[in-house]
Amino acid sequence: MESRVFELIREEEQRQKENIELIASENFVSENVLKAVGSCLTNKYAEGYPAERATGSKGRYYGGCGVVDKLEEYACDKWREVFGTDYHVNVQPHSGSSANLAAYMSVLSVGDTVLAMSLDNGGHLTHGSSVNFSGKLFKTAFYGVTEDGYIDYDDLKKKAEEYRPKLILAGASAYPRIIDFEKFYEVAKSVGAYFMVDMAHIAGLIAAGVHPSPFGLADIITTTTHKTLRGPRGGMIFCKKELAKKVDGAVFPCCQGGPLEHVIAGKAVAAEEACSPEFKEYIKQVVKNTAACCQRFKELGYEIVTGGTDNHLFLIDFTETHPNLTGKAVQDALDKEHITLNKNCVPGEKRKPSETSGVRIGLAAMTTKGWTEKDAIACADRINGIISAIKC
Ligand code: DSN
Repeated sequence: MESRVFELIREEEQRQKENIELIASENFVSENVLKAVGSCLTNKYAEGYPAERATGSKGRYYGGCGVVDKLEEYACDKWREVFGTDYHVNVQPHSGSSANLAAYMSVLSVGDTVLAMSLDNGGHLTHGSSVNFSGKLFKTAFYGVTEDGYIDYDDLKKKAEEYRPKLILAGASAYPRIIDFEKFYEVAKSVGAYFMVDMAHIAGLIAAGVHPSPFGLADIITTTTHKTLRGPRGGMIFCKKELAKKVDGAVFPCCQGGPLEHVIAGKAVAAEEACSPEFKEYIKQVVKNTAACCQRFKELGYEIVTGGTDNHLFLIDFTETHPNLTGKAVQDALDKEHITLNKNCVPGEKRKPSETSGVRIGLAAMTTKGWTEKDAIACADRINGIISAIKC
């Protein structure tokens, strides 16, 4: 008898094939990434680091790690190549949240202050939310966005001077515009704070050179590997070389046990792919498709946060144009039509996070499936038809 699990995997495979996937943090990995993640490397325990690591690593805590040592070093080298950097890199974090936890633990003590973007303005749970470890372990202060939805750099400076944080964090999970890392760097240095960037959403754009890079400015950079980088689910931390030992120690033994070598293999495959000219073309197409879809919604009369997008996502705000419509109602109606996106808070949000007044739309996944601008425009028209039929 076949395992129930494989029936369900086939069911999910079908869903992914048939649905239009607009969740800005999702993507479709290559067959080679899938093969690496489903490989025999899952059988290997490898707590520790390859012995030659420049950070004084004492090696692994288990025997038989010769192959995974080579694999992990290779993954690190390839990711440095992707971003054209000589930063130290740790490819062991199991997720973006684990990467952020380890990044904080590397340079902060419990009770230190972090200044980050608030969740309802586009930040992330792990950037200091009171319901997350980040808000429970650290004091947090938040900067926001201006009325037009752009990061409020004056507010950032004011809050930095008021709270004197030990770490200032740039990065977001729902921000459609270029982030000015130079401005963040200047503010962080002016108050003697560490400068950290969580580039999870825009890492693919940075790799392809279509978003300014934080390398050379930030002390620590975290990312996931599964969004615009199109790798397996997981995280990574880059840091200036002088912080390498602290970051490695914060990942293991402080925050994690054995690394997932099969996922590290998938990350290495994704790095090989991200080094290719095809990946750069892919990311350029993501940005074009997102702009085309966003523009069509504007033409159809929708209000777009900041009036547009520079990256792989945009936010529709229903507050003024459709006051009775919630993000949840739109998400549910689209789900029934096999279009997947997520409800999202908008700046100045009045509704609960479980309802919201907006939705977030991302084009990275459908661009992997081969979409061009005309598909993105047709999709906006189809969504508009579905929204128009919602009774509220
Ligand atoms: N859940 C991710 C997102 O959708 O942006 C962030 O962790």
